Amino acid sequence: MSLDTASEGLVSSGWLADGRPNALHSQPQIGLHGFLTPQHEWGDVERGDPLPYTLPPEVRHKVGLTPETWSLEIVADPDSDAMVEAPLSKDKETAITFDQLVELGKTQGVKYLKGVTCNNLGEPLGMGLWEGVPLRVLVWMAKPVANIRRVLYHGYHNDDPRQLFQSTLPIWRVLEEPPGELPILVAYKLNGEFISGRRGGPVRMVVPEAYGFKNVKWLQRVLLSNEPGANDTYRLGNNDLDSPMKTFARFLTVPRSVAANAQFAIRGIAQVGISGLSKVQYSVRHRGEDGGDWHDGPEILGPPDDLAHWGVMGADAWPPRWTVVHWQHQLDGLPAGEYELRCRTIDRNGIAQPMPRPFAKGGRAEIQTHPLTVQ
Ligand SMILES: Nc1nc2c(c(=O)[nH]1)N[C@H]1C(S)=C(S)[C@@H](COP(=O)(O)O)O[C@H]1N2
Ligand SMILES: [Mo]
Repeated sequence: MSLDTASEGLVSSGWLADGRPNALHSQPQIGLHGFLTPQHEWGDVERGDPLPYTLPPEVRHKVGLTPETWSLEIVADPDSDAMVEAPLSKDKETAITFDQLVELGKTQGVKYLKGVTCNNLGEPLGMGLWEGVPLRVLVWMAKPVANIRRVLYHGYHNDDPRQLFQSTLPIWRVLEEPPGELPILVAYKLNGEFISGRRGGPVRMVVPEAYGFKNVKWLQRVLLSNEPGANDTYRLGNNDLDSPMKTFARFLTVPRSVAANAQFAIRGIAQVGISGLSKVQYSVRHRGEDGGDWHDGPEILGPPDDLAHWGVMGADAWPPRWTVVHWQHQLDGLPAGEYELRCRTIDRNGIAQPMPRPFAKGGRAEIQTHPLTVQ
């Protein structure tokens, strides 16, 4: 894909091209087999011509996209006056190898739950258990000295500067987090398996609170820079670079048509954003009607029975922030007619989310409406 479409967050996979707001059948099946989305069932948002994971095996081997040949550089940004005493570089043969990363993971490794959502799409792409080494551990190994305000990072991009997909973070966010927050992760496992090429492996950046674009796939280089501003590739296309993930609810399986006065079930997902999730609400109104009352009732599913044994950070209160969880509810029968179902969340501050808000580039957050015919 060209950089222009790339910067608008457009994508190559089939279901995403379908822009219909209620295209329930075309959504990725988040957590179809449980709470986590199997790697091959995720939605893709990707760019690269060719896509890195489609290169022939011998090319992937050569360009460092296999565990045997992958390595990560952490160096001073050549376009700034940043000073780094012990750069981890391919030239000096000090870049971190895959084996070294996994070895570091044995003592300094971290696991946590995080869903990935593109700020330009209504549906989450997948919900994962990520495992890796906090980026700060690697940054300290490079001995940063002076003039560093930002961390820039990018993945393999066919050695073509026009295909560069770079994201950035302020240095403080890499070096520490408020209590209860999760570290930036250089991740090599997803759902207990090594990360597939399609999902961004061998190694991918994971930024817990951020929308998809900060979670760079095919990670190969980290630049320590004196750049003060967010010069992410995603600044193009009008994207809001700073908005954290928001709390919202979506339908997953809801009937389009039911018999009069017969009970039926509605099921959905909720993304747990910055303000947390306390409950999901639904509303039923006649089609074309404005307003409509919101009702409590939907049950938020989870946690998985054996979660305590997963060894994850930050999952003490359920549901944890930055995850995607399932909910369900049984509705009493309705008289015959044409209806509209809606769902929303109430956050931990007691505020309805999405508000709704009109600022779509900071993450899609409209209230979903689903048509229902009662016969
Ligand atoms: N190297 C690279 N990383 C990338 C992208 C990309 O095009 N190239 N797309 C980003 C965007 S915009 C999103 S939304 C997420 C999507 O992650 P997924 O394809 O694993 O669902 O990957 C991010 N990481
Ligand atoms: Mo995205």
